[in-house]
Amino acid sequence: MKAVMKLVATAAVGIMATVGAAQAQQVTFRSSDTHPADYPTVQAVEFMSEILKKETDGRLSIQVFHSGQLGEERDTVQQTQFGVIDMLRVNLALLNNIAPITRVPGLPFLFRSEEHMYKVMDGEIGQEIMKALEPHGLVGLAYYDSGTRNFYNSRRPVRTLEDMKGLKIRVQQSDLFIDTMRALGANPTPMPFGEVYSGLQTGVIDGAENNWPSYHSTRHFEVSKYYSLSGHTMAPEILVMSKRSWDKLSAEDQELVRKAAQESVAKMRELWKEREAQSREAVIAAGAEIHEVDMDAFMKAVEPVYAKHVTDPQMQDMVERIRAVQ
Ligand code: GTR
Repeated sequence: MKAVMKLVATAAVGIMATVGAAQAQQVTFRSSDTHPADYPTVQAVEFMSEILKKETDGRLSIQVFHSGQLGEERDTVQQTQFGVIDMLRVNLALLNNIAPITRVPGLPFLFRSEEHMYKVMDGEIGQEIMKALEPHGLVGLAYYDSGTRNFYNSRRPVRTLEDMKGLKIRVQQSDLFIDTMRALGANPTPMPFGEVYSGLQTGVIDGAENNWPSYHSTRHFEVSKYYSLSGHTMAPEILVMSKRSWDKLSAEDQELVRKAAQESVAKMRELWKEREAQSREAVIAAGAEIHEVDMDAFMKAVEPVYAKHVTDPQMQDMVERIRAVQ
């Protein structure tokens, strides 16, 4: 009995010592993502965690709470600002109402191609946008792909502006997206991502807009089969860290986190390309109908969105610089 007691006592001391040492050093960042475990954004942050673990012998790592476990995106943005969540992967649209300059990459039809978007976001403009988040408690770490967003709805094929009329289309909770949708003739309905499937199913909304992987992973195609290749925005994804969590790190650790985030970008792009092709194929096989739209008319219709949202000189200048990027 005595021997057993002694063993238990020794074991307990041992564990405490390990915990004590671990607490002093080990940091596991809590990161949030609305997407499921196999989605490229989630996988990219997992990949980043592996890099961090390797570089620090397991001292720094990331635990990704995927599938919206920590809440809908707008709430998780606030929690990240407060430091309740350390890291967040979110679409730039969700930051539009916090830092207006983040609207620029989401402006309709601004980027001519994916290459154009990469060049802009990988360069100094991308950095300037990240900097603008810091006064709002967020430190930008990396941009991830989100492809191009297209409309889909459950009522009819949309090819022309006329077809858009009267459709209730769910948008992200951003004034820019609300106004873009209105300019195209639809009735915008801002709504959290997690509510869209039931909204489509019950007919509260007629449609939504998203890239191939999201249209697929959410199974929205089951209840909304007309997909139109409008490509109206390429608002990228962003990985941010709470400024509160960031400020607790040493300069060396900040550097390690930045580097690991940057290294995860190439991985994400590779995963994204594969996923886009797979999702496209899967939804078509499941019965989604793909339609081309009258691009010239769509592009013309969104001009008032620029007049309304690109108001200050910094934004105007950024739009011009983006257009000049070859
Ligand atoms: C996805 C994006 C999510 C979320 C979602 C939405 O493409 O990755 O972060 O913004 O769209 O439409 O709400």
